[in-house]
Amino acid sequence: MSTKSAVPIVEIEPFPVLYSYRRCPYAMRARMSIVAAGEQRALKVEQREIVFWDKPADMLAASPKGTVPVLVLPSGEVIEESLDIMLWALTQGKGAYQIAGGDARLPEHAEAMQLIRQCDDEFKVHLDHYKYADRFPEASQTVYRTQGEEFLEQLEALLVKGQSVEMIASDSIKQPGLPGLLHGQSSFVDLAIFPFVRQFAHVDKTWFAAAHYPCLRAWLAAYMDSDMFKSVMKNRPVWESNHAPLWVDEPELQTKDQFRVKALSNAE
Ligand SMILES: N[C@@H](CCC(=O)N[C@@H](CS)C(=O)NCC(=O)O)C(=O)O
Repeated sequence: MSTKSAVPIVEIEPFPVLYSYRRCPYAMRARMSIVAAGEQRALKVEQREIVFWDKPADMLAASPKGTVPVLVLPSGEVIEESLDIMLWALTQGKGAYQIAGGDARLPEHAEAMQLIRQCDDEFKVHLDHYKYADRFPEASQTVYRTQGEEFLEQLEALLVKGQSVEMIASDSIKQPGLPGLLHGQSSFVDLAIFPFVRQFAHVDKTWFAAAHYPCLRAWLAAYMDSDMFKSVMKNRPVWESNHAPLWVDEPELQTKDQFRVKALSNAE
């Protein structure tokens, strides 16, 4: 029998490690959830920024399917779906976005989970067709947009029903007063869906600005203006194995140069 210990496939780090890509909507929802869960930085997660054309070997060893976000826990457990990362984060922290009852599978979360599934399984398909319409010449871009609009209409109706309208209309939309899709309250469902609605709106900003979704427009603007979103959209250098950890939540750092200086220091 060999006395050699097995070589671990995944390198174990003292803190969870999130492989991320700034503009990926799946990674955005994961990062936002980690920030939301970690009020006062209670949840320390290292963020490693990647590029798709040169994925780190450590990431591919942990998750060969090669998509971001990927979260590697200190135990070696790997979470490789953005929704699962969100749910992991929001059951850890104690912030306002904590999952009530500690389990998203509880019946009280059925509506939220159903809406997220609709976003991921149906709306995302329409979004991709609409955004990259030239790659799908079977139909026109307007047809794809109309297909996606079914979901927008549903979200608009939910916002109206939840009476977030007055909240939305007020000038004082700042956390914790963010509007919410379900029962007028901001929750994980908003964080999960927001990055995809943002992408849809950005395909044709002029169209979206005039479309008949006033509440959804205000909802989107509120999340885009939130500290949470701004903090996860800061530019960072691409991770290299000699970097000191950069956390998902880095309130003191703003510019890419500041992130770079920290990454190249041996601080922390
Ligand atoms: N179902 C996955 C989807 C993640 C996903 O598709 N991410 C894209 C970026 S937005 C990706 O990593 N693509 C890999 C590539 O383009 O090489 C999740 O929810 O995490």
